[in-house]
Amino acid sequence: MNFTETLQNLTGKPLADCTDQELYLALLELVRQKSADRVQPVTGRKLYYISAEFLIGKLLSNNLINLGLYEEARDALAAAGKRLSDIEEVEPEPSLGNGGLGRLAACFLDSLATLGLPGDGVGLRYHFGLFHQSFEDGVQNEKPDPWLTAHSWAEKTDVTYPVELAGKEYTARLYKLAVTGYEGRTNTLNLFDLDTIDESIVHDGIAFDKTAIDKNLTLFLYPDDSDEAGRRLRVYQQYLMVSAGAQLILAECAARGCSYHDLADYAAIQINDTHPSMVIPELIRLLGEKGIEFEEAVAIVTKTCAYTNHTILAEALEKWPRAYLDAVVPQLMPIIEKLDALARTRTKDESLAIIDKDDRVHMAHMDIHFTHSTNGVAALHTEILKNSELHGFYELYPEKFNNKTNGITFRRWLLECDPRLTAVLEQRIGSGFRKDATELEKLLAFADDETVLGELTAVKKANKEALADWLLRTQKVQVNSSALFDIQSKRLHEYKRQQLNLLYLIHQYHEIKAGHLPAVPLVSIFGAKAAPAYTIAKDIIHALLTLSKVIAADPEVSKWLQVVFVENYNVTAAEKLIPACDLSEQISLASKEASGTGNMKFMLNGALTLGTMDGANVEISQQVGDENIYIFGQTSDQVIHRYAVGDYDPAQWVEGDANIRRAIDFLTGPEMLAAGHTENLTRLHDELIHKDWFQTLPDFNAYVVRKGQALSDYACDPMGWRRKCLVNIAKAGMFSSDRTIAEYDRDIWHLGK
Ligand code: 7GP
Repeated sequence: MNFTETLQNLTGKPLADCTDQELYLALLELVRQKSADRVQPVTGRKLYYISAEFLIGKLLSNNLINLGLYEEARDALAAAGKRLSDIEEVEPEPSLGNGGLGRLAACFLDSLATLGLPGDGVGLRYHFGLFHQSFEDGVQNEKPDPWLTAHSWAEKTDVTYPVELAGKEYTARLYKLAVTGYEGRTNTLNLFDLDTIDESIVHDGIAFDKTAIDKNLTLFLYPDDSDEAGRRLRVYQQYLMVSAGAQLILAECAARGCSYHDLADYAAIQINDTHPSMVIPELIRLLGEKGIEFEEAVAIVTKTCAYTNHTILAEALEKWPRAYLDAVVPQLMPIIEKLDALARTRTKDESLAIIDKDDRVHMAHMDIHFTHSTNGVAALHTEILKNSELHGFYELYPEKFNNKTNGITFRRWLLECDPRLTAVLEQRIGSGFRKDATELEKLLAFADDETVLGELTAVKKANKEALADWLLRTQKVQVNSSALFDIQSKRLHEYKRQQLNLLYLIHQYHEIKAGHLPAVPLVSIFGAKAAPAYTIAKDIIHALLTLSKVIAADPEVSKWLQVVFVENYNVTAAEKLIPACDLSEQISLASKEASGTGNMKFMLNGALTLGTMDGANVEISQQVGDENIYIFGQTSDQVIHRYAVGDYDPAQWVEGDANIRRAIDFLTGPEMLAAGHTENLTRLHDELIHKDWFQTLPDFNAYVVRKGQALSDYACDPMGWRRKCLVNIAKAGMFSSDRTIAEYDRDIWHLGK
């Protein structure tokens, strides 16, 4: 049977007569059958990657590529007058993550399956995931983002586990989602849910009754935690995930002959940030029920589990008030107390305790004491953990600390999202890079080949035109595709400093008005969601949207400058933006961005980075060399020192610098106030002058100069620019998540052994 016939058997009629929806369902079923053929038996250690987020994105094309069916599907559909890209649009995106941490988990699952390693995910089946963002009157609006349909990738199973929350028993049901590897095996993403969830309780955007646990528990990823009920709900969610997950792990291992005493020979558990930390006491509790004494259970769990830290922002290192845990998981508290007591026998340092004197439970501390590995996600980040944030722990357990620089899957972030670039690469260096990313270095041989550089320019131009079409269709904005496309897309957070970019754009506005024209017209594109309760982040969005209006209404400036804020940035939008980018904005305050992974995606797709020496930018710059990246700003040492001294006063920077003052004052000047809201703009203005916690102002001038340099290189030396892009693509190999996963396996997991 050829592909068309196979597909036709599933649709029951000629492909030409099918709707896109019918074709989508048939392809989904086909993928299901083919991926089931690649399930392999597990021997030795198997990984369980527990994570509150798996930002998997749409799955159809990714699965077709990984199963080697993409070209056949595309051609069979084309022969019937259908377009695979139209069918992709039918698929709702599962937004089961917030940003980098969740997307990393998804890339890791892809690489595990591709490398043929036994490794499953464990998480929650949120009904809406992260909210859907729209802009109304220049303000972010949040709505639910449904993705579950009658036929979706996550299949319901008969497997259930009892989970006790606040003394009441609930039933967690397992859903399984097939994870296909590229020419690899099929693993599973295990997602838990309750049968009793009631989507109809959501009202007025994303509000809902936070007390009705049986109805609301898995409605949203990160329910609003600005009030206590919301924070408690997170504890409920986390325990549902780890209790059901731990029961699944023990059941699977037992089925493979594990005696529980030898759990570490059957399972490796990775705790993805602190959200799954309660798996430690939960496993100890469950092992206790199987008759294993506390001391032995602690040893088993320590040997089985490992922890990854994704941030040094203190507010993200979870510390639950003991009262929450007493209320929600009373069965764990005696165990956590014993763990606290045990930790105190190892160190007298009160700051390393699990339960502090204010009765807060430090989840990261429990992780570090009672797992065998703690890793950071980029070289600089790991050094900061060792030398400052977690220094006391590093002194206590130097052997536990290690670095695993993040990576991205090239299947989604090159093959799928940039077929034009993939085709040029294959023609020049063959297709080995699909499985061995270091082969991209072969491209360096063409660094001075004007034909190849011309091909890369043509790819970028076509991708920019495709993005322009998409922006017109979905965002109703027209952009000039011969301008330089400058993109900052990531979560909205002050440490990521979208506000620095905002101040630059205001500066450019004034410069253009004064007749100082830039080297090239600039289209500055943003994509970002702000956490619903994060006021200043929302004010930054508002300021950018307002500035966009002010510039668009100004015929003098709009010839040179345009600001576009893409609504509802998600994986699907990222796949459109990244291949079309010329300049990638990675401008976090040095020391604050643990790694970044967008920086890697942009580089791989031939954009140049404008960035600070932060996170993986440091390693990117080492790979490509100073001449192929635009670095600016304070170093992490300078920043850490400035915080330590504690004398940073933004008002002084405003006083001492006319450009900074002009840019900040514009926020509350007549043009902006006429187009935007006084409250939001004033609050942001005051925040920058009086607080500026993430030190935007000290980096302002360096940023303006460096960005000006990038614009002029782009305009004045197109071949030189393209050569830099080529070097970036060629040197991206080290940022494949296949490399990252191979390192986790070598140093921490030892899978299949
Ligand atoms: C993110 C980091 O901010 C980012 O730098 C890193 O690339 C990514 O993890 C993957 O390691 N962290 C989070 O998303 C996060 O901290 C809340 O979420 C805990």
